[in-house]
Amino acid sequence: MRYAGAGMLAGLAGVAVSGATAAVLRQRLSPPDAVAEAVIEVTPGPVALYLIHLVGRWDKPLLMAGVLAGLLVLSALAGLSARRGLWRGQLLFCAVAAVAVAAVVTRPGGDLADLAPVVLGALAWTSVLGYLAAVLGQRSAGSQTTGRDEVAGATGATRAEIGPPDSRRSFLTRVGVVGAGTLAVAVGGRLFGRRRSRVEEARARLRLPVSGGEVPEDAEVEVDGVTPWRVDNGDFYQIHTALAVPAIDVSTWRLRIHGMVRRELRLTYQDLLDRGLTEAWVTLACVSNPVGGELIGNAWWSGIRIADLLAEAGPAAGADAVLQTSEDGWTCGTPLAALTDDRDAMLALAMNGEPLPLEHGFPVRMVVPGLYGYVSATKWLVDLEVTRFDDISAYWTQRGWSAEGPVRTQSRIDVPRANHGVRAGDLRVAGVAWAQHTGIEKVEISLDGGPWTTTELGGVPSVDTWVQWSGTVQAEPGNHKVSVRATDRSGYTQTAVRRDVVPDGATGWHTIDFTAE
Ligand SMILES: Nc1nc2c(c(=O)[nH]1)N[C@H]1C(S)=C(S)[C@@H](COP(=O)(O)O)O[C@H]1N2
Ligand SMILES: [Mo]
Repeated sequence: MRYAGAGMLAGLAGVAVSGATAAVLRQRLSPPDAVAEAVIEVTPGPVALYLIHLVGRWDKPLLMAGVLAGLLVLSALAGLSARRGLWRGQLLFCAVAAVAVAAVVTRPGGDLADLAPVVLGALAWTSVLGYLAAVLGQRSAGSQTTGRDEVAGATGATRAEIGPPDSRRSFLTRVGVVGAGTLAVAVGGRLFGRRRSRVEEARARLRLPVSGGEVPEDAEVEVDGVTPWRVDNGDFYQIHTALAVPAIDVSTWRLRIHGMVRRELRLTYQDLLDRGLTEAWVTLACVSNPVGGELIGNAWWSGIRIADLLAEAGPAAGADAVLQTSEDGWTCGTPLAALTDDRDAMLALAMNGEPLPLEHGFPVRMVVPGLYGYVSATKWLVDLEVTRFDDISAYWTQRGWSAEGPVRTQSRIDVPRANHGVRAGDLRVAGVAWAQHTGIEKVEISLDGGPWTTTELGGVPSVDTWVQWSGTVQAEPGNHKVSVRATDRSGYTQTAVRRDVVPDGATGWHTIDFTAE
């Protein structure tokens, strides 16, 4: 047991040392973070997305807890191995460190300095294990059997039988020394890791020339339980592969626009502000939003028109794509045409009147009406390369998702809630529908497979936002189903055919069950 304990303490000490090193070096990820992010990456795309959507915002805490639990088990094993020779335990720690090295060097945008936390952490592992095992070694040399302490513990043998009291005392002293040291290093690392809070403070001090956005008077259908037409920043869905949200210093941030252009641009945050802001309501949607899902939100965005910036750079003939890269290395490709036509494609600096929250891409992200986020909405943007689809592959397209991702026309029932009881009689049914950059023409509902009836639509400022709708059905007492379908302004009516989110968005009608009493 003491060997296992010594191993676990050594394991914790190494994690504290590596975490503090990463924090001091201002690295985005500590080694355990890098391992967790590598786990995300080697998990097949569709499986990862299903898991993410299954556990929601708990995905990262759960994954981190899993990585740390795994490490503790391996550390205990390293401790137990050390009983039969210190080098065995140290070798096991080195093997774990090798896995961490593999995870770290495969992170995008990394350099050699990223290995420092792993190296120092591994040194802590092996030296602390040696330090603790040294005093255990004295004792087990005096024991007759190697597994003695375990057997003694299991049979309830008295303490005196375990070993000479002085060696026990020196072991406990060393445990105290290592424990205190680990705690000090962990706390120190946290203090150094205040980068994020510094960026948060700088963000709070920013005064941008933006407005808050007026929700159109008739946008809300005024039915309790319908998602608000404007989704507050704190409620807005979040999807990203980055484990640690990048904390970017506005004063050092640069955007490079290059590739097939006449003139390469390097822009600061102030350069963007100097060009003047444009503002628009745009509904952002995730391709992995299942029918009836909640990975969609509508906000007032303020930013710089991408079309104007691209015109300054001057795209070359033959270019048809813009490859974006974020600070954390994530990539996506957007049709050049969608960024140069007259839609409000922008480099957004603000969301609902305030600087972008860190989680939503601070300081600069893309927003492109009509396209799913995975092919257009790069957060923590640092690089735009004008290129050709034939020459690139981006994060999700490498994982089996379609290279182009126009948003599919969809509708969702928010009221009544699925599987809820309601009062029989006249029943209000309401929700949202969207067909970004095409516009919603009509939303219809059907009770129990009966005829489709047209609902009333809330107002919208443009074709780039979702629309609220509401209707009434006559619900006799009993179990019912209600379905919704939307028709967009191109004349397309949603198909009933249920298709999965992979590779380019789900299709099918949202249908819910409810009971009237
Ligand atoms: N850097 C980066 N940007 C990203 C992603 C990402 O994983 N990394 N995910 C994209 C996807 S799939 C979607 S749906 C939107 C979500 O934006 P939100 O989190 O602000 O709602 O961001 C996009 N931008
Ligand atoms: Mo997405």
